[in-house]
Amino acid sequence: MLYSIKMRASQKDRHISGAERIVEKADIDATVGELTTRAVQHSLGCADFINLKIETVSQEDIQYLEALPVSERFADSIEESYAIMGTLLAETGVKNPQQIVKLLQNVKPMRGAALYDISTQTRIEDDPQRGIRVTYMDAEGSTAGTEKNHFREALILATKVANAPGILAEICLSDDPEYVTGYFASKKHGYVRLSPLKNSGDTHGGRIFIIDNSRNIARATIAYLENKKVLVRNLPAGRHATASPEEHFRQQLQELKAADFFRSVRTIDSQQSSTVTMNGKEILMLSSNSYLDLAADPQVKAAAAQAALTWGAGSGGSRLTTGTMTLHTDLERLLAQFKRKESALLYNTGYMANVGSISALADKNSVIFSDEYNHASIIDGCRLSSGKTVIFKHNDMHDLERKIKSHPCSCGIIVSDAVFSMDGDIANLPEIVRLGRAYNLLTMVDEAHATGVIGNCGKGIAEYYDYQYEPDIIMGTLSKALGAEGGFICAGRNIIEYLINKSRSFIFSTAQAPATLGAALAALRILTDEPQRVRHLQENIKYFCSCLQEQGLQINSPTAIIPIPVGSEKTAVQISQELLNAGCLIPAIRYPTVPRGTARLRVALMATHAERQLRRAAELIAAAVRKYS
Ligand code: WAQ
Ligand code: MG
Repeated sequence: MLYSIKMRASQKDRHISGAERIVEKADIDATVGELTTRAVQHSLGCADFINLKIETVSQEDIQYLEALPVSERFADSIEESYAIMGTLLAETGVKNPQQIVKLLQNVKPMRGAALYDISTQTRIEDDPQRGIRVTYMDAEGSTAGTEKNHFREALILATKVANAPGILAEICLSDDPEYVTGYFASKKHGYVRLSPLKNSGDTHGGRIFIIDNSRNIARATIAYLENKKVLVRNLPAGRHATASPEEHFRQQLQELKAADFFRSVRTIDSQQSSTVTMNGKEILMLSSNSYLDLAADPQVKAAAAQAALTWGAGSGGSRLTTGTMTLHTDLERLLAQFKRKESALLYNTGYMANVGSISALADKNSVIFSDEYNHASIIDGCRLSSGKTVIFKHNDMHDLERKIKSHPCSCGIIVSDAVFSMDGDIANLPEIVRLGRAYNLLTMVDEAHATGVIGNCGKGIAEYYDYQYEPDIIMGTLSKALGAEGGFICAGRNIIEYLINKSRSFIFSTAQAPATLGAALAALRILTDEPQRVRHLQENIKYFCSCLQEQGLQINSPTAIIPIPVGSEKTAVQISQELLNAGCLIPAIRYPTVPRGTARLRVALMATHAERQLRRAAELIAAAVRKYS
């Protein structure tokens, strides 16, 4: 005896999830568990009503079917996918493939499928509001898991449909807005995956079963689809079973492209400075983090070369084994002084500094209070720690305090970007420090985009607030205003010693190379000795914002990061490309770096940009924004 188990879940009367299985008695518990979990963890929300129906199914009533063979026809565009669908339909003997494709594109939302008869060229299902619901089907002996696996469920259904009397073919488009892959299935062609069939975000979906009803068999077909118990054998293994494991990634890329989230690297064929060359063409660089242009500074470059000649190309070991050179300890001493802390610790990148320090400092008793717009490296540090992360609204100190009160803890950290990397605004350090003191929490700021940029002498957020409020821990990078590479943490001696002992990205990395350290040391000396460079940058920021305002864009920023809001991912990419054609490099910033639908152009200024360059750029940006809005 087998058991059919059906689950339907809804939330406030809205259907959110349905699934069915046919399992052995021993698997009833596990299956009910899986289906229930699926209903309460659904991406549309937790179900508030779950209907489970369990019926016996006798072994003799079951028909076993071989899974349709699976193939893939992934195209470059939606039009191309539908053209392939049309060709496949024509190959099954359909006379009017275009009309049927249109029907799928326009079919009203239904729980079931439309039944299209080619002999009369009409839909013949009894209830066109509901359609034909195929049910009583599963794969033999495999578990489905707690998440919807579109491919698995679709292949089971398509196999049953293709074997129903009189059915010539089936076409399907998911109604899941994020699922842009659909299929064509027939006995002759097997199950042919088609992608992309729609843009991400599109909730339209449907199924059409194509039948030749010239001999009036539709009754039997519908009875088969609705009542016959079917178990499908030899379903391809794996969650995204495809022709080869790599195909899975090709499909994922396809989906990124369809949603305008695809990214690729862009190559510059010169040093990083206020102008660069790309494909042999001179381009105005308006998005570099080398805010003081120190990556291209002659003294910094010479120091890097000299350090390599004196100290060698690599460090040869991790910091705790053989990799620490005088260069490392000199730089740590200077960084600590620069940030007015007892000690400092170098990491190979800013990312590693955040990940390695936060994950080490927060243990299972800790609560990390993290701004919702914090950089990915902070988020990853929180994820990697065994502490609890509580996210507060961006720079909202009331929300932070409310959350601190509702999460009492023996040991907690408030962590925030000092300058937010995608918005260019500055954290409310006075309140963060006050709350840290009041509730006995550590405070930490990430000064990646603050060092060399804000404060009279570019010393960062503490200087910006006149040293009235100093956080316990300052994270910074050597790779932005300082023009080299690497990250660091400045803090009290005990915290730094603790990190030396516990911070895994510090412990298990080869120490930074001499050239990097030589460059950073020289850059830090320049920043200390020549604060006028910072002033140039700050003047450029004011000037550029005033140019944008003259052009009618109400944009202002207290930092070198100046976001120009666009909204749509596609438009942001188009504007960015148009500006590049005009000789300005300003990338489009999109999800997942920023929330969906808040795509933007992110301008970053340098101290060495000339006023005429900034004026011209502001004109080009305003023109491009006008053109697309
Ligand atoms: N019987 C008949 N029609 C159904 C059924 C059913 N049991 N379930 C859904 N439909 C119809 C209904 O009109 C839906 O709006 C439409 O199909 C789409 O359903 O290889 O997820 O469940 O990766 O959104 C294809 C997988 C996934 C492609 C299809 O369909 C692949 C999918 P959804
Ligand atoms: Mg769906």
